[in-house]
Amino acid sequence: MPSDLVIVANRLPVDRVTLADGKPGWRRSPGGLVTAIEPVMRTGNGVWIGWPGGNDTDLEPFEDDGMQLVPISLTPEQVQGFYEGFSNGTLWPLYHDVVAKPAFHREWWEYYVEVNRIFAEKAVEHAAEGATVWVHDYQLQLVPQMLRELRPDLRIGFYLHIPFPPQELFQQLPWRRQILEGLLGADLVGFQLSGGAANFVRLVRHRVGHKTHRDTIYLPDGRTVRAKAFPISIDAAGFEKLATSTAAATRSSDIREALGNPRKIFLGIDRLDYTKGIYARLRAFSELIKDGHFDVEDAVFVQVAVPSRERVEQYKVLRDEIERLVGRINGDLGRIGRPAISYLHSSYPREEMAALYRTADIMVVTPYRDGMNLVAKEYVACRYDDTGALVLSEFAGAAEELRQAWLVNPYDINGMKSALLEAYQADEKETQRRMRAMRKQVRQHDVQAWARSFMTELTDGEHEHDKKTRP
Ligand code: GDG
Repeated sequence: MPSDLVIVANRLPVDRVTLADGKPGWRRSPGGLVTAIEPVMRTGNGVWIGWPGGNDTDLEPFEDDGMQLVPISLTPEQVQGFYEGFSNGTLWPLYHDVVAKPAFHREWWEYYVEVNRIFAEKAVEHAAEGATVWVHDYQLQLVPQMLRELRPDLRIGFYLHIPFPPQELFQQLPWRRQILEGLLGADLVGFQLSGGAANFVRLVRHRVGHKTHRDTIYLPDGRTVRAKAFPISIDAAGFEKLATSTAAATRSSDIREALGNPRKIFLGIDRLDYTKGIYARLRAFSELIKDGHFDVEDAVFVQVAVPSRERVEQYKVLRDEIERLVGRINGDLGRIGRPAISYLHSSYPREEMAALYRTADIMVVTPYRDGMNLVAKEYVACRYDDTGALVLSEFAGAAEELRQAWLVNPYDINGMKSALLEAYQADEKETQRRMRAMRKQVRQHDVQAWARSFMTELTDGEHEHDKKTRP
């Protein structure tokens, strides 16, 4: 049955896996996007189109846990060229400040166009007349324009979860014009921060030559496109509930005990990605022990590194580097039963994440560049008693909202050491003052509010308003 709300995202909220009995099945997948969209899907009669991972070619639409899901089938070559190649080898590093060198391959681009078309055609199949289609993220930037050409009746929104780079970086992209035109197929293009929206508008003016005024772009055919910031958030109430449960309380004391009841527990939780600054933060922590500021009896660093993009070469190299560093630090500084760093390369259920957030005295989030960073907000949501300190990179989108964190420049190791030490030594009054303010922010701006504000902006008759204010 055609639907009035179609979500189009690279991934479905479930992964194709082989179950214990050898049969294929589904498992809920981790990741920022899934966490954010799920509540929106449940309240509407939406359908979600995405790739489930894997190479199955015969998957039919199905319902999982009350959600209508439509799987896209991709060949191994398409996965390589579109996903591992152009999305994660070209766009991801380019959009994250060129933290790693982006690779430009014409063949990858061809796969990107081909797969974007597969998504657009599938969305069209499931969209009712006049439906709203909400397209997500950097893997699908050509879909809005393709949808508009196929179905001018649709209301089209696009949301970018990662930063949108300044002109100076974006213009490296050989296909910069096609990407901008792809996005301009939407009625509303949403970004994490107003800086990203401004970068986009400026690029459209300079590279495509359209007239712009503030957040509005005027196309030659009379259509308008708006570019605005919608900082994404989390299910704050849901996380707080998990963290205050008796199960989390029990699990939390078990974790503390298993770590040898240290005075303070530092925590990092990240996808194992070179943008997240894991290496530098572990170095900073270990130097504080070396310098004698505290001892392995006083403090331990728990680092959860969630496996990610494991077939991409740069990610394999990063994993080796981090694991070598952890081995060296523990070898140099640890004692029997007392490692300086407790390193876990694994993913966990949400309940365990909440128990970890509840246990951690100091949460360390130090990306070199991050669209938002939900982990920082999740930690804050879980600190139901206003305790706990957050050390946060200035280069995470979340830093614009969580001003009371100990803000750091992750490129400055000495600066990070000072911030970690300050957070370690801060008295209760100070941490409470900061945490209280951050909790208020996260509670008032949760993911439900985020989705509502995007959808309201998209579906309201903003067009009329735009025409009136045309310069
Ligand atoms: C992108 C942007 C932006 C992680 N490990 C597990 C797990 N997670 C969940 C976390 C959190 C999410 O995944 C990670 O989100 P982040 O925002 O921290 O980072 P990215 O994955 O890079 O997300 C980012 C986001 O999109 C949303 O727009 O904020 O800037 O890069 O929710 O809790 N969840 C479970 N087990 C795990 O092991 N259940």
